[in-house]
Amino acid sequence: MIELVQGDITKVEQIDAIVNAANSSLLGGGGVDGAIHKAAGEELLFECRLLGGCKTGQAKITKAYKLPCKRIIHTVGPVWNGGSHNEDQLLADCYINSLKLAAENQIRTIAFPSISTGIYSFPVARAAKIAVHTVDRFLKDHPECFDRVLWVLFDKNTKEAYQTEVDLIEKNLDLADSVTESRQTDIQMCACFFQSVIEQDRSAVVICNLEHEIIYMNPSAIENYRKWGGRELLGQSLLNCHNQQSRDKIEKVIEWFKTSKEHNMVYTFYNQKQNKDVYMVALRDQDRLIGYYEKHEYRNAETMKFYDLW
Ligand code: AR6
Repeated sequence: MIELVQGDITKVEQIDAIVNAANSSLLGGGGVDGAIHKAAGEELLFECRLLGGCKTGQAKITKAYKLPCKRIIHTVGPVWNGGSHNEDQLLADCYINSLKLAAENQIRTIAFPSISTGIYSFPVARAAKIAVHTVDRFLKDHPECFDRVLWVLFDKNTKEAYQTEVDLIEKNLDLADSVTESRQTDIQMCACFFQSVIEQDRSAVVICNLEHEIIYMNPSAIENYRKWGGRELLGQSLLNCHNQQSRDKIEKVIEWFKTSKEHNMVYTFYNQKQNKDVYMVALRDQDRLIGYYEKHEYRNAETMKFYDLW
């Protein structure tokens, strides 16, 4: 959505608004400000006189008169004063406040000059970094607001500085996409292995999220929980299948899982009648606890045939 072009901002067509790098009087000056006032005509100055000036980092809006766009947003960039006088933040504020004002006025396409890098002497590479990353952040935070953001840069050097920053953003995006894609493939692969492992397990395995909602039961668990509804339990609370004492235990275990990523498995119960152990195991996405599974494991000796496949 961010585009760069070398040229004169007063000549851009098919854009709702252009931004002016003005001074705090808003009464015109040199550079891009002078060019905009000249091209818009003297009516612009009449309107600007009514605005009562504008503070550094802030923005005000006017009509565009003889310019091809509909509106002009006037913002006042910081004068470069060595870099330790809040210049970076004030420059970022110019972009943020211009975009906010534009969005409030239903402007969907907007063109910026390189604010502060002319008469106000802000170093171009530093200004380009702040400008592009601030606007990119704003667009990501407000994806519905704009259709096009254009920088109209007067000279080749300035355009190259902005291009470097735009390229950086695009590279990071590509990287993020490919990481997400390969991670998803890994997860799908793991999921199908894990599913086959868990489904053949003759121990009952029940997976719950942190609200205790049952999100998976293997075939043994469906059998095991038949008297409580079997498969019907999916989507319901595991706590409904337990008495108050075990409910308290389950809650306690979850609290213990939460206190450390090393806390991952607890032996909770031995059922003498059925000769089985019950465990709770933490489920984590990286380190973040996302749920748990409850496993009932019989102590009975294997009943399968022993190595009878050949
Ligand atoms: N189109 C696009 N960019 C332009 C144009 C144009 N027609 N003309 C100049 N530029 P500057 P500032 C570029 O000095 O540093 C005024 O007097 C220019 O090459 O216009 O924020 C105001 O009244 C540079 O890359 O703005 C303030 O007093 C960029 O626009 C003061 O200058 C900004 O240069 C503001 O200084």
